[in-house]
Amino acid sequence: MKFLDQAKIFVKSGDGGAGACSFRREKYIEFGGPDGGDGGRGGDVILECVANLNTLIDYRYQQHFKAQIGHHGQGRNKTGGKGNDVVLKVPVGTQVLDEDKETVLADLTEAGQRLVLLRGGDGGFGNAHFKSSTNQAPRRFDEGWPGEERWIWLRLKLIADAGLVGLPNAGKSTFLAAVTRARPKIADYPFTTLHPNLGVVTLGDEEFVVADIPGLIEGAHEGAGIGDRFLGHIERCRVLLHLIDGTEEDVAETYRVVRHELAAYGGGLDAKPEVVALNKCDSLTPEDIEAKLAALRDACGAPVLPLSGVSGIGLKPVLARLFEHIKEAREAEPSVPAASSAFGAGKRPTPGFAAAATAAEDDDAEDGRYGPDGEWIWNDEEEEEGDE
Ligand SMILES: Nc1nc2c(ncn2[C@@H]2O[C@H](COP(=O)(O)OP(=O)(O)OP(=O)(O)O)[C@@H](O)[C@H]2O)c(=O)[nH]1
Ligand SMILES: [Mg+2]
Repeated sequence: MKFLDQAKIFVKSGDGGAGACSFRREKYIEFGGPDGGDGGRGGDVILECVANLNTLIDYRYQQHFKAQIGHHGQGRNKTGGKGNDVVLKVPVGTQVLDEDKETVLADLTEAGQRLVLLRGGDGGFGNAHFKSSTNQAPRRFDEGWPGEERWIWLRLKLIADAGLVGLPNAGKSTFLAAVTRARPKIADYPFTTLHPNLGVVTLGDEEFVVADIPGLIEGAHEGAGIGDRFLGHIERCRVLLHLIDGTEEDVAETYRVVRHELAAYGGGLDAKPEVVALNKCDSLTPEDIEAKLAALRDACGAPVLPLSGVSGIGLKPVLARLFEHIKEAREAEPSVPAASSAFGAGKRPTPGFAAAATAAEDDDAEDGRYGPDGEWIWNDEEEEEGDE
């Protein structure tokens, strides 16, 4: 499956259906009266987080999503039906950003989470709604309330427990292939990996997910190489595994280059727990290994593990060390609250997206009410009237 981690889409919820204006009229039956039904509500735009998806590629081919409008009301007091919702399926770890690509509207981090992004407009009232003792034959009927529309960005930030970082050719993909069933492309030229790969490590009864991302080079934060475009995918990792190619001359310098790029990217990457490992130990002499481990230890100030992805030496201790950090972080982390709970369906008249979020928190924040003739009276209108 093709990998795509950003997509800009247009979403629109359905307008409400119009109310009907109708009177009962049957031969030999007196006192017919108004019987125009209300319109139905427009469909909502719903985001659903699903487990077996790890790309936004579907949104490359279709970018406009509109929910169905509500059905109109009809005579004989027939209320219109609700318009069909559109349900957009997104992978776990998808963030919904506003058109400015900065404001995070929602973050879907658990499979099964559903979020009503835009609520459909309410249906308009039919004339039966407006009958009263003083107006027994109202001809008033309302149009439906309009739905909402907006452009949004979907941005996928894969959810993995451990992230692999290092220069190109450090052996990140080889490591992923050695410890998981993932089969990423491996070759001895830089930038073999062009998009992130995930794999699941099984360690006894425990499991965790490892993400392999394209290599970083000096100046990646300014766009060199593939740049730091994919670093977002390890922002949510609990620990980073920093692989260093042991066949490099100056391993300490290599370490510093990658650390510098992580710090320049920001997003808390340089503050994450890090496990440093010297890779390709199979092609080094024992003296070389000792010397390079010592040099690296001085550079990072922490123990460094020797490793070889190709021959499988030292994989277990590295995985165990990674898992220690992951376990610690899992225990410390409270479970993520469901994003969908933050947004409740609003009330008539259709509030904007942001208003819907606040209305859900403050339920009795009514901004108006219906007058005796069924017309909507805003609270501030009433105040003005009182002042006069
Ligand atoms: N001798 C030896 N060679 C290795 C080892 N691990 C990887 N290699 C070789 O190093 C080269 C690069 O390996 P990759 O796994 O593609 O490296 P990468 O870090 O994923 O590289 P990019 O995807 O380009 O960033 C390949 O030719 C591998 O065979 C190792 O442990 N020992
Ligand atoms: Mg690779």
